[in-house]
Amino acid sequence: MTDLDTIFALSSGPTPSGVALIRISGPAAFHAAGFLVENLPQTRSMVLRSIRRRNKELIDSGLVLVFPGPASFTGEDCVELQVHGSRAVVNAIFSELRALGLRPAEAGEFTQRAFNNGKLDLVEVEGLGDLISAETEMQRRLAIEQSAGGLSKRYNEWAIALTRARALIEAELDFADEDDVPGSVSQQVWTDVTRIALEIDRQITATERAGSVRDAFKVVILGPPNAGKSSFLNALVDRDVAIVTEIAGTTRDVIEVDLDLDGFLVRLSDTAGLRETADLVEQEGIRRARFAAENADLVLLLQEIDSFPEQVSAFRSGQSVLRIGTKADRHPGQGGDFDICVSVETGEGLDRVREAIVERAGLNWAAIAGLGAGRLRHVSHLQKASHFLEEALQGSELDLRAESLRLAAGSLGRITGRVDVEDMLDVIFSEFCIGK
Ligand SMILES: Nc1nc2c(ncn2[C@@H]2O[C@H](COP(=O)(O)OP(=O)(O)OP(=O)(O)O)[C@@H](O)[C@H]2O)c(=O)[nH]1
Ligand SMILES: [Mg+2]
Repeated sequence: MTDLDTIFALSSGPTPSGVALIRISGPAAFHAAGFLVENLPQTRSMVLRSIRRRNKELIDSGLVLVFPGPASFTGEDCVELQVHGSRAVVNAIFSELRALGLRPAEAGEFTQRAFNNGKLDLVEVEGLGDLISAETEMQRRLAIEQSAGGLSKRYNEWAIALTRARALIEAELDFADEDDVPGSVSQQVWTDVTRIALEIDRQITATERAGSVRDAFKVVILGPPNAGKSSFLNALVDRDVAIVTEIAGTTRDVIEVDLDLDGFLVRLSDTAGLRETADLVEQEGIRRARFAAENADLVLLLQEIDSFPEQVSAFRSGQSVLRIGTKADRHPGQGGDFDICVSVETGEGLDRVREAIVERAGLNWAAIAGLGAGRLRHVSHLQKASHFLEEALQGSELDLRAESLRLAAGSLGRITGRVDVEDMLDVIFSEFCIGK
């Protein structure tokens, strides 16, 4: 399997559909399409054509789009056929393409070629994957920023700035007695490095938080047995997902439901009621409830209004918690101790809970939106870069400090998989007038 193969695939959704889009990419794309379509345009244009078997039998008519490489998605010669979206039409075209020596693309192979040909870097590839799988508005916004190169640009700018700083330091070391080295560079260099280190630390925090937008904002419903947790979950999602009975200890497993609230993907978890128990199954349920709460972005702590206050210490301190008084219909005018009082009988308070969840998810979003935060994969590289910058800033030997800057820039380059620090160094040195 090599990039010399010419590949094809159905790039639109499953058939039958109104239109099917067949993508062909590779060195033989034009040659093969030329058999199916008469008068294939050789420039970037779209034409209506009959699409025929090699024996001239008509398969369908459709739009033919031609992208000569390298100005195409993959960087190779590409042809796109927009035909009627029936299985038979698509199969007939595929069998002709196979007979012409082309092969079906592997999953992700078009994007892999775009990467190999320098059309996309790794960060943009990840962004594209996220964009295609985005279900909510916020996931889309996060992904489009990343797939359009905004995030790569930030990583690359840091890597370039650090490499420039290192070049200046090395110049100072190597040519300390020459006149045309930019004079006493060190102070400016370390000011810049300090600023970049701070920016990278902010990026790490944002990236860790971004998980709650990309995956889901995790909301865990916690509280004593019979507080009305399962009834509350059912009311919020307006479906009968969890079993409700008057028996304390009904829920044993963690029950998860995904919701789109104002563009945020929210994952609600109902859990087993917390109490001391000898029942082994219930103990395991309670262990899972605590675990879920510890990993939540927001805990909704439910308790029936006017009931004996329970000590629930299941979550780490500093965790976001909303205290919710339940069964408000039974306790009119009470519930001053709670953030919000709800009743699943009357619907009271449910909208306020939804608003509060969106507000918390929005705070998270605000912290990451401007930074176009990437994936957890990026965090480990960013942390390494941050660690090397710390070493560079604390060090005393100038040559070791320069080496730490090189390692930091290398860690950043690895995120996009594109920036070769040594190549950049040549460019930067060529800007100096040393040895001219
Ligand atoms: N009047 C009234 N009853 C409620 C309300 N919410 C829940 N209940 C009742 O309270 C009882 C317990 O409800 P569940 O939702 O099963 O409580 P839970 O917290 O999930 O209980 P466990 O799963 O055992 O921990 C049921 O009989 C519900 O009908 C409410 O808002 N008003
Ligand atoms: Mg329950």
